[in-house]
Amino acid sequence: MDPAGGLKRQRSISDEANAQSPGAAAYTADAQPAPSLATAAPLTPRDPPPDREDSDSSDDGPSKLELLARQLDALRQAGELPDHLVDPPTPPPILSSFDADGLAAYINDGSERDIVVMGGAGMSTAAGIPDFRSPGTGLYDNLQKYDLPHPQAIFELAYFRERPEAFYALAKELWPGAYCPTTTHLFIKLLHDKGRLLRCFTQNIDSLESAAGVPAELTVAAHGNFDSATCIDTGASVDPNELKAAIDAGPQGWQALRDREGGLVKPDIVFFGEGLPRRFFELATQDLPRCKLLLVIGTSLSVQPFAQLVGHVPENCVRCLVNRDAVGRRDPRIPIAVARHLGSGSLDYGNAANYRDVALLGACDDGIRSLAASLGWADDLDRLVASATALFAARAPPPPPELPPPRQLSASELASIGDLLVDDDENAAPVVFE
Ligand code: CNA
Repeated sequence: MDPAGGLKRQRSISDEANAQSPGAAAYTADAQPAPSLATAAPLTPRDPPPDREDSDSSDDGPSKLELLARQLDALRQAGELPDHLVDPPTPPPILSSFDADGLAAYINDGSERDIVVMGGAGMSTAAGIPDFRSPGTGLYDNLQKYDLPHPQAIFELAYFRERPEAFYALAKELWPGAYCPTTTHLFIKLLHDKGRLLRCFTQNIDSLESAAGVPAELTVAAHGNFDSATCIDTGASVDPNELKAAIDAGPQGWQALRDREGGLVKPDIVFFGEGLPRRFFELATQDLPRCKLLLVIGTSLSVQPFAQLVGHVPENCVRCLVNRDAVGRRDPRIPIAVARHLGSGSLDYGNAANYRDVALLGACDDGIRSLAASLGWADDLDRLVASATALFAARAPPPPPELPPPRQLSASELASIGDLLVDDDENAAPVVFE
C-alpha cells in the first residue's frame, strides 16, 4: 500500500513521445485515481512506459506523438474521425488581447482568490539553482561529477541505497537557505497580498515560495522538499536538521545517522517510484474547478501527473505559460479531447482554436515583470524584491576578510631573511602579508 496516495514518479506518455531530453522524467498515477479531477483524463493507472532504450526518443524516426498526429489527421481529412473526437466550435475569446495587457485586464476584473500557480524549476534558475533540462546548464547535463549510470539515478531509491553520497552531495547543494527567492516567487507572494492567490502548486524542492513569504497552507510541494525527512527502512520521521548536520559532516556523518536510525535517511523528496503527497491530489481536486487563471511558470510540463493539471481547469479558465521554451502547446492535428488524455500538450496559444491561452515566452522574471507592469503592480513588486534582497543579504554569512595585497620585499629585507627563502629560483621574490 502506498501511504502517499498511490501515485508514482515515472516517465509520462507525452514525455516519452516528445522526449527531446531522453533523461526527462515524469509521474504516473497507479492504483488510486484522484477523486474527481473532472475535465480531463482522470489520474488513473497506466502501464509503465518503456525504458529509455525502448522509447522512441532517439533521432531515428518520428515520435509516437507525431505518428498519432498523422493518423488522426488522416482520419479527419477522410471524414472518419469519431464524433467524440471532433473539436467543438471555438468559443469567443475570453481575453481582449493574448498578452500581458489582456491578462492584466482580466485579472483586474476579478476579486476573489481565483488564481492558481503551477511552478517548476525555471522559476528558480535566476536564483542560481539549475533546472533539469536546460541544455548546458541543467542538472541532467551536469551530473557527471556524481558518476551516475543515467541522470535520473540520482532520484532513484535503488541507486540511493547503493550510493547515497551522490544524492547527499546534491542535497547539500540544494538545501534551502542558500538562495534568495526570485522576482517570480515574490510575484506569487504579491498575488497573495492582493488576495488573489488560491494556491501555488510547485514541483520545486527548494522551498523558495516559502522564503518569499507565500503561506504554507497556500503552497503545495508536489514533489516534496527538505522540510521533513524519513528513514527509508524503518519509516521513522527524522529531524531534518539532524539530517542536514549529518550530510554536512560528510560520509562519517550520514553513516553514523544511518547506524543510529537503522537505515539511510532521506529528505521527503519524491523519488521515482514513490508516491506524491495526498495533499497534492486533494487540493488539486478542490482548487482547479474554482480557478479562473492558471499561471504555468518555469516548467517543461513533462512530469506527470503534475503537467496534467493544465487540462483539469474549467473551459473558461484562462491559462498563461511563462517560460523560456514554448512548451505544452497542442499540436492542432491532435483533437482537444485526445490532447487532454495524453496529460499535457493541451495549451492552445498560437493555435487557430485559441480563445483563452497566453504565452509570455522568455525569462520568467521578465514575463512576470511585464505582467506586473500591466497590472499597475510594478512598484509593489519592486518593494518586495528590495526587501527580500536586503533580508537575504543580512542573513548571508559575512564574506571572509579581505587580505591585503602581497608586498614585495626590499633587497635589504631579503638579505636579512637569508638564503633559505630564495631557494632554487634566484629570481623568485618571496612575498609576505602585511
Ligand atoms: P525542467 O524539466 O528542468 O524544465 C524547466 C523549464 O523551465 C524549461 O522549459 C526551461 O526552458 C525553463 N526555464 C529555465 N530557466 C528559465 C528562466 N530563467 N526563465 C524562463 N524559463 C526558464 O523542470 P520542471 O520543473 O518542469 O521539472 C520538474 C522536475 C524538476 C521536478 O521533479 C523538480 O523536483 C525538479 N527540479 C527542481 C528544482 C528546484 O527545486 N529548483 C531544480 C531542478 C529540478
